[in-house]
Amino acid sequence: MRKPSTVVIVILVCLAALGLGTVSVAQVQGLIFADGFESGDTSAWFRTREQTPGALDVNTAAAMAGSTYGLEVAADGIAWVETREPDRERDLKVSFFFNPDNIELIPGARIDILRFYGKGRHHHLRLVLRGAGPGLSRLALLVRGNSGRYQEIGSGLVVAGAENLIEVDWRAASTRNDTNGSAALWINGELEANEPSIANGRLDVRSIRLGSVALVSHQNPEFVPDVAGYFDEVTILRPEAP
Ligand SMILES: [Ca+2]
Repeated sequence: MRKPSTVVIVILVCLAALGLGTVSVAQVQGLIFADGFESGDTSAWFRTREQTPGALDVNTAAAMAGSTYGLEVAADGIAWVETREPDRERDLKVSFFFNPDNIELIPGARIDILRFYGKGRHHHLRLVLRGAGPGLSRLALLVRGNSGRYQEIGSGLVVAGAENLIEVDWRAASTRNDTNGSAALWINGELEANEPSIANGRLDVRSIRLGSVALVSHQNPEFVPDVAGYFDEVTILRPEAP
C-alpha cells in the first residue's frame, strides 16, 4: 500500500527540482487519504464488504478524471470499501468522481453511497441516491447532530454515464454545546446543500464507507437489477480553517 505522505514528498521533491514547489504545497496539505485504485486493487482501504462476490471490482471501465483505474460497485446488494484513516477528525472534506451508470431507482428506493462513522460505529452523515427519472438520479446530503434525527439539508442531480464531481465538507461545532457545526455538498462545482448551524460538537469521524453502503428497496424484486456505479479519485482532506 502506498502511503499518501510518501507520494506527496516525491511529488514535492520533483516539483522543487523544476522550480514549481510552491505551487503544489497548498493543494496537497492536509491529505488524509487517497483511494489507491491506480494500484489495481482496494488494498489502500482498511476493509471491504461484498454481499455478492465480485460486487466490488477495480477496473479500467470505472476510471475517471483521466486516470487508469476506478472502482465499480454493483448496486443490487451491500458492497462497500471502508477507510479508517480519519482519526477522530472534526473537519473533513471528501471528494470523488461518481458515475451512476444506468441506475434507475424506483420511487421509494434509495442507496446510501457514502457514510461517515464516529464513536461506537454510529453514523452521522449520509449521501443518499434516489431516482429522478430516466438517466438522472438525485443525491441528497443528510446529517444529524449530537443526538437528533437525520435532517436532509439539500440535494442535486447527478447524470448517468457522466463523471460527476462530488464534494462533501463536514465540520464539528467548536465545543460540545455550540451550534456552529456545518455540512455542505457540491455537485460538479455547484453548491447544492449548505447548513452552517448544526449542534454536532460531540461528534467526530473515525471511518468512512463508500459504495452501496445501505439500500432500501421496499422489497421490490425488480429493484435496480444489473446496475453498477463507478467511483474514482477519492480523497479525504483536512480543510483549512475558514
Ligand atoms: Ca483512478
